[in-house]
Amino acid sequence: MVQYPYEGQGFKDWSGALEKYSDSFLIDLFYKMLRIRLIEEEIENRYFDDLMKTPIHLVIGQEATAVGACAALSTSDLLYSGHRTHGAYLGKGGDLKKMLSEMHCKANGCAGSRGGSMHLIDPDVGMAWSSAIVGGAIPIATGAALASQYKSDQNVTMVFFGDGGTEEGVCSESLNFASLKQLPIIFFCENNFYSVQSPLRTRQSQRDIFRWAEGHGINSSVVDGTNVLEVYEATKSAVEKIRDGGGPHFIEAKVYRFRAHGGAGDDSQTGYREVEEREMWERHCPVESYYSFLDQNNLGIKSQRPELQKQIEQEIRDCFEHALKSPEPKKADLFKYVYAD
Ligand SMILES: Cc1ncc(C[n+]2csc(CCOP(=O)(O)OP(=O)(O)O)c2C)c(N)n1
Repeated sequence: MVQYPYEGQGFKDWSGALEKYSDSFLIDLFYKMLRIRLIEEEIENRYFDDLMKTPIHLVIGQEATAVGACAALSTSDLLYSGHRTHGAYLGKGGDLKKMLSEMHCKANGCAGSRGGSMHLIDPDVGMAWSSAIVGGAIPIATGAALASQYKSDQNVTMVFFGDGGTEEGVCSESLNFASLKQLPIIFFCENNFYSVQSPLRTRQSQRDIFRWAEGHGINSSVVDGTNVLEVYEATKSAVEKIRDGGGPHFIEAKVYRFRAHGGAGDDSQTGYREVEEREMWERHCPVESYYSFLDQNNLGIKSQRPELQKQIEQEIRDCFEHALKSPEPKKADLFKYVYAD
């Protein structure tokens, strides 16, 4: 029997959380994950219409990290992300209309049609920046945390990146610098075990990524990234310690992407990973396993789900319609924001 790298416990032994959190908070986490899932599925459905002028990196299967981690941040905290941006942007509260306009290369997109899916920003909600360069957001976020420290603004900066991001030299340099200066930053690694089609086990020696981070003198932990409550609790605890002057934190969340590295559909059949592995992780689907947990604990989610789903589907239709009707960028604006010849 092949052993696949899933070490989570799902929602076993989590019933204590029901006393800690309000029903509305617990249901809101489900709503936010379901919303991201449905948005991603609709992007995927429409992708081959070729009206979206951008590469895409879907977060289907990775919804719990964005939602759980962002729930522990406040609006003024800053979030940075790598190329797999949709979850981070939506989790932080980014505007869906502006996101879809951006993906359709419309003038009113969140990056003014210059960025596409990998460069989603929404400064109004602290979605500060995202980058297509693997590891590229990590030093920028570290600089933002240094600025916060200088300004004493009490903000926490968080940056999402993949396991591949930890292999860039600048990641190690940033961890070292953050540790040295005790910066208010959370390095959040979504370890989905693949960098495009290269498995982690062929790229790194067999060790936990969070242990490697710890070697930089940073408080580090690992969580089951399919469990939204575990992600939330780990991030909340890190945020509290950072606001108390506790210095940087590194969180490794073990997750899995259910779709191809980029584009629509799954690419497991190309042979770089087993279909059986994907199916095993799908049985730990972050959205459905949390739904079952809420249902088993009588949160009334079964009766609420159809209405929630209907609302979200209507919102998605409206936002796509808005994007499709939005103005194209003007040729005259091509060099706007270009600061060098
Ligand atoms: C510096 C750099 N090298 C290579 C690439 C090409 N590339 C794009 S995504 C990616 C894989 C990144 O894997 P990971 O960081 O684990 O994130 P995931 O895609 O799994 O979410 C690579 C190698 C790039 N964009 N930037």
